[in-house]
This record gives sequence, C-alpha cells and structure tokens, in this order.
Amino acid sequence: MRTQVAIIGGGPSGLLLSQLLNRAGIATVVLERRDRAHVLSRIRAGVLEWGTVEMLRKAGVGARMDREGHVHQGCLLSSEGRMFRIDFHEACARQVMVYGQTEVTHDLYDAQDALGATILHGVGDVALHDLTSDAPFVTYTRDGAAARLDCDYIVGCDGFHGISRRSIPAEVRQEFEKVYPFGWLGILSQTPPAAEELIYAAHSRGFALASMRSPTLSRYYIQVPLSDRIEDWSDAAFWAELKSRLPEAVAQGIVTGPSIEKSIAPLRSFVSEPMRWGRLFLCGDAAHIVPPTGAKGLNLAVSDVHYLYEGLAAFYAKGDAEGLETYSQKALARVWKAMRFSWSMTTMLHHFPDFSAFDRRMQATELDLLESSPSARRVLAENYTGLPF
Ligand code: FAS
Ligand code: PHB
Repeated sequence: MRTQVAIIGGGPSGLLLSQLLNRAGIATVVLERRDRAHVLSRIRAGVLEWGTVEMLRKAGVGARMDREGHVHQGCLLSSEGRMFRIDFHEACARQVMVYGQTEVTHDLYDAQDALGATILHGVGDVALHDLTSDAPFVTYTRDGAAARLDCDYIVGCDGFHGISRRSIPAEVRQEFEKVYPFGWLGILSQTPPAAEELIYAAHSRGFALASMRSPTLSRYYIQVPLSDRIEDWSDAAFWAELKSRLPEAVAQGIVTGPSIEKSIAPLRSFVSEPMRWGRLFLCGDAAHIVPPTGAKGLNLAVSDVHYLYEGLAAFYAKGDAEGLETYSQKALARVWKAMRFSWSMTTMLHHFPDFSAFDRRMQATELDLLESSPSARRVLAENYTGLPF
C-alpha cells in the first residue's frame, strides 16, 4: 500500500492531522494499535484553548462542540478554604471551551468516516524504516498478516508509549523529564458540577480539582501518593477526601453519586527534542507530556498539528518546504512555554511531602500574588486560555 502521509496513532493528534490533510486533498493512512471502542473509552482532557476550538472548526468538526460545549470566561482558585476568581475575559479578553477530549475524538472519527479516510485499527509490530531516505516506509501486522505502507512522510502521533519517538536514534534525541511525587485520582459522576466554573484547590491534605463535562456530568480529581491504587479508594472515601480539600461552602453543596469511571494518572513533565528526524515528525504526547494541572496536554497536541499541517500543506501545494524545515523549532518554542505553565501551576497547587517551610510559604505567596495582582492574574489567564500559535 502507498500513501502520502502515514500517521501512527488514532488519538486526537493523529485524527486531527488526518482530517486537515484529507480536506486539503492530501492522502493519509492512520495506523492505530487499539480498536475504536477502546480509544473512545478513554476519559482525559476537559478544557479546550480557544486556538483548539478554532482548529476544530477549521477541520469541520466544531458543530457538536459549539452545540454541547460550554464557554468559560474564568476559573476559581482556592487555598485552605479561601477562594478567588481568575477572570479570563477581564484579564486578556480570551476564554476556553469545556468539552471533553472523548467527545472531540468521537467527532473526529465521525468526520474521518464521512470523508472515507483510511484508519486501520488493531495494527501490531509497527516499525518505521528508512527515515533519513526520500522513500520511508512502515511495516506492521494486522489480522495475522505482515504489511507494508510506503509514504512520503511519517507522523508519530502514538503517544508517550508509542514507537515513533524511540525510532529516532538515542544519540540524536535530547530528553528532559521531571516526575512528580504524586498522581491524580480522577472520577466521573452523573452529578451536577460543584460550581459553574472549574475550581483548582490547594490544600495541606493535597490538591483537588472540581471540573465538569456538562450540567449533569462532573469530573473530579484529588492528588494521591504514587503508591495508591484504584482499589484503595471507595467512592465514599473519595467524596469525603474531596470535600475536605474544598472550601466549606462548596463542599456542602457537592452532590455525590456513584463513580462511572475511576482512574489514577501519574504526573510528569517531559520533552523529547527534536520533533523531526528526516521524514519522521512527532506530534502531541509522542514528543511531550505535561502534568494536567494547566490543561495543556491535548491543546499542545493541537498546536503541533497546526504547525505540521501548515508545513505539509505548503509543501504539497507549492513545493515550499520551509514549514517542514522549521516545524520542530516552532512547535518546541510553544511546547516549552506550556511546559513552564504546567510546571508552575503544579508546583503552586500541590502538596509536596519534601517541601520545606520556606517552600510552602512560597506556594502561599504565589496564591496571594494572584489574588492581589491584576498583572499576575493576566499572565495566568493568557497561559491558561492558550498562547497564540
Ligand atoms: P494519545 O496518547 O491520546 O493517542 C495516541 C494513540 O496512539 C493511542 O490511541 C494509542 O493507542 C496509539 N498507539 C500507541 N502506540 C502505538 C503503536 N505502536 N502503533 C499504533 N498506534 C499506537 N490532558 C489534559 O489537557 N487534561 C487532562 O486532564 C488530561 N488527563 C489525562 C489522563 C491520562 C490518563 C492521560 C494518559 C493523559 C491525559 N491528558 C490530559 C493528556 C492527554 O489528553 C493527551 O495530551 C492527549 O491524549 C494527546 O493526544 P495524542 O498525542 O493523540 O496521544
Ligand atoms: C478535566 O476536566 O478533565 C480537566 C480540566 C482541567 C484540568 C485538568 C483536567 O487542568
């Protein structure tokens, strides 16, 4: 089989890139390891930067998001019971859309099906070949048979545990990593959200986040030790701990209910440079991971796709390779700014067991500064709603 752009991974970055390229008349094949039901069962991000909203509309997949998503013009920060608002609109005249990644992925799959896109599920043993030649190819197995896909370019959209990043020689790659000494235990519940906007809560017992998917579907997280397992947390224990970390007035209003999803995610900051090697490009989690405190993971995948789509479209339309040559540098410039923001939000809001009294005072002072300084709130608002592409 032959195509123009081979895409490894059928998550949001792979699907969005395929959708944009197909609409520009560029042929793609998406190779996805898992079946569609599994991909669509993942509960992940919940907040879309406005740049992401515009990209989804540009890809022709914004209709349901515009109907069912919720525009938020602020969020709430609380610490040891006191709470204040970050008004995005007042600070930087920008906003975000609350619309789950699961729904974005659903919409992308529906749109790709409508275009008759080639998405092969259940592929195994993916291997990338001749990446520094002008004739790269992919080998893989499917339904017990070996197969080969020849192409002009390969894009690794296969996430942190994928094969693409590791196909760049170790001596070429420079990796940066910070692993946090805690994880997030998240639940989804068919209950009304705790508040109209998201609440990021710092507390000596640990961080908590009150988020949502709709007026009847809530998403909550609490910081837990890395040693915790899902079975250590009954629903009752989760609700009690969550309430203990939120301001009393909020906690009293929380409607509890059975968890319909429960998972623990470790937190890390990670970047692998470069994001291009020969005919291979990396997008999204294949190249970088952020702690979810800044709601950047999915949104960074979208800005990578934006830069790469522009480069590939210019190349195929006019033979202009400038966007491809500068892709890695452009994408990384924005990645590192989001890396900083996610690290700073995580450091400010979580309980670090090994922090000194001075460190804890710095955390409290960061929050004091945000509450008292419009310019500090503006910097947070600009980063949270998304820096320009
Ligand atoms: P993805 O990991 O989503 O997709 C990669 C795809 O490649 C997967 O479908 C996988 O099956 C496939 N694949 C892997 N290896 C392959 C191979 N060898 N061959 C073929 N296919 C292969 N971000 C936020 O902003 N907020 C959050 O709250 C948040 N929570 C998260 C919770 C968890 C548990 C995880 C893991 C991530 C979370 N993220 C969050 C980040 C997440 O949303 C990612 O940023 C987003 O999924 C990135 O999309 P992709 O780059 O497409 O990678
Ligand atoms: C979510 O709703 O899943 C969510 C929202 C904001 C974050 C992280 C996760 O920062």
